[in-house]
Amino acid sequence: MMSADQTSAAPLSSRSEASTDADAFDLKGYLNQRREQVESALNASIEVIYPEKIYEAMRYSLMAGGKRLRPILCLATCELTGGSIEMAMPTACALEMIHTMSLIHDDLPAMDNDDYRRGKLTNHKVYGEDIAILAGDGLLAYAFEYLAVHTKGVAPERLLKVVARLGNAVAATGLVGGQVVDLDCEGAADITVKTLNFIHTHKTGALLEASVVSGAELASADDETLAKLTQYARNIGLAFQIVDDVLDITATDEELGKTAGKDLTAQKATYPSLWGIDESRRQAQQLVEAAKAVLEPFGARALPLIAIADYITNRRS
Ligand code: GRG
Repeated sequence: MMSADQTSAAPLSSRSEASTDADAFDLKGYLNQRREQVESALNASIEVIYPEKIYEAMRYSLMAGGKRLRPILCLATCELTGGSIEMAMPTACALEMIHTMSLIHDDLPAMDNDDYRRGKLTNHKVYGEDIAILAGDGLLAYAFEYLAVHTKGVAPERLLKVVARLGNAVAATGLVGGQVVDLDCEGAADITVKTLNFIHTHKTGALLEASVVSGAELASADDETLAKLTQYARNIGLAFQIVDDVLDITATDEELGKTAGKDLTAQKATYPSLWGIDESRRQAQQLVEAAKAVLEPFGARALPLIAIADYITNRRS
């Protein structure tokens, strides 16, 4: 395998300059600051009113932590392309609402049947299956309302494109389609890399791509820039999932905030089951290198995205 879209190699000199800058970039500080901004915006986004139970259930999963990678990617690409944090924050929150609702539904007994998520009991374990389904539905619908009502300073036609992009990432063309094939493949012995790639480019990749590209879309980036960021996103999206599969085997319950080793128990085809752990890590690293190479024309402005790409392969949760 290699790369959603390969890019030409950069000259060695500019590569080493970029990697020196990337080494000096304070990713931890950057992520902490962005996470705090996202947490605060998410906290303010949902008020508990009557009927309290549903708002509490929505807030329970939305405020349960998590890396906040999707909103941070959206904010980063908006800034990279000349926009501001403020104009992207409502879309960033909407992305996290959509991601959270997909986790709530994914954890249901009819799907992956998980008891823990983000280090806490899953939504249905606390509120029951009926409310968990509705909390997911509530978050999904509210995500679109939220970005439509709260986005300021963005050209309306750009905002409409973002709405369409997010809808496409969630629908049968994205998360839903990926989840259907994933469910179909459970227990099957003969899954190919092509099928596995289909599952993950849809289940995981589609929303990560929407997160990356929507930030730039809000800032009215040109088509060439959007195309470059799409390539970056496709490469990190696949790398993210390969690393996720590896972590399911190598990380602990505490590190993951959920039950480790579930893929093996559920007899799921994963990248390590097809390639082994070492080759999976190598493939993920290759994808991350390809993602970083796409960003070279952006110079130092792309340091946050370069550092996030590296974080994807180095993370433990
Ligand atoms: C979207 C309408 C609709 C229905 C949902 C259940 C489902 C259809 C799709 C499953 C999507 C899913 C759960 C994909 C897995 C994506 C993934 C790798 C999740 C883990 O993401 P992290 O590591 O988690 O970013 P945190 O907790 O850090 O946010």
